[in-house]
Amino acid sequence: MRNFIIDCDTAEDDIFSLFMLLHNKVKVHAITVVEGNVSFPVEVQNALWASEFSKRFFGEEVKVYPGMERPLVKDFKTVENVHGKGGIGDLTLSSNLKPEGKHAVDLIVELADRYPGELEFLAISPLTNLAMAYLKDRTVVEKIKKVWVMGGTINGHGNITPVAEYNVWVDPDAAKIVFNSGFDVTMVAWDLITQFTINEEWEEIKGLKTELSEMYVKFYKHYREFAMTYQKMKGNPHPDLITTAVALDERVAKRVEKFYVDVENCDCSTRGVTVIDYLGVLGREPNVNVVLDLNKKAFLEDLYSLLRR
Ligand SMILES: [Ca+2]
Repeated sequence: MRNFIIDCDTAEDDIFSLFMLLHNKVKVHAITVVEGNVSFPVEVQNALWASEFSKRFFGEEVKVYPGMERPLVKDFKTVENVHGKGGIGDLTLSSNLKPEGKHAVDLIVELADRYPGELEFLAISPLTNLAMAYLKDRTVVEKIKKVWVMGGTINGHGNITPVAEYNVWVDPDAAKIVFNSGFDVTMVAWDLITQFTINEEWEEIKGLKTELSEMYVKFYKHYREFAMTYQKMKGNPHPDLITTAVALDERVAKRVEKFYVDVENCDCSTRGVTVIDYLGVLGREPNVNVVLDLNKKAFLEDLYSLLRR
């Protein structure tokens, strides 16, 4: 059985990523929450709601550990305009569950100790929690088997600035630490996943009439409208869910190459850019598996399998 931590700035795509993990019967040891999409208390509430729902629907309750509420160095901004006030549109979720008292960073270090060589870290979020865990205990690099990152760009098309992707832009200092520390990182870029949006399939999904498909339509409606209106997309994107599918199903990443990738953390117009040395001009050891193409058919099979459950 595979062992995961899912690190979330909990909006719609984070929630469905958790569902996809549980649907595929991997062990999810924790939801660790980090700064990002919406206000931190809303992210924690969304994670608790997702945990409570998962207990009923998948028979698995996953504990929620609040972590870093801000980036390592510089401030950031939330993006309620993209995901809605509640992170799932303007709806709000609530739960009777309470978050764990232990800090997410301590939990990451502990779980890495408990499952050395087995633990996989799914970072569909800014990388502050993982960078802090590394700064606290450098041995997590050897103990954490895989780090799956939704973040960065491969062609320089950003979403929060002209050239930077949101997750990396929020905490480029943390991303720089994680990318340069020796973790086995696989990166799924924003300007890759935008080519694999849910377009006419939206109507098909509406027609499925299952509990999860109805929730999908409700949760993604705001994000879909934003993406189609302001981001020139044909449908709603799945940055987190595609990264999760890449982690779970080896068919989904169609082309992956390892390059040296650095992160720009200057206070400048290119802050948060993933600098990919495609030609090896820096002569540095490649450090990141960069996903360059995706198999939409395989991803759709995985998505439909979840929504039909
Ligand atoms: Ca996310």
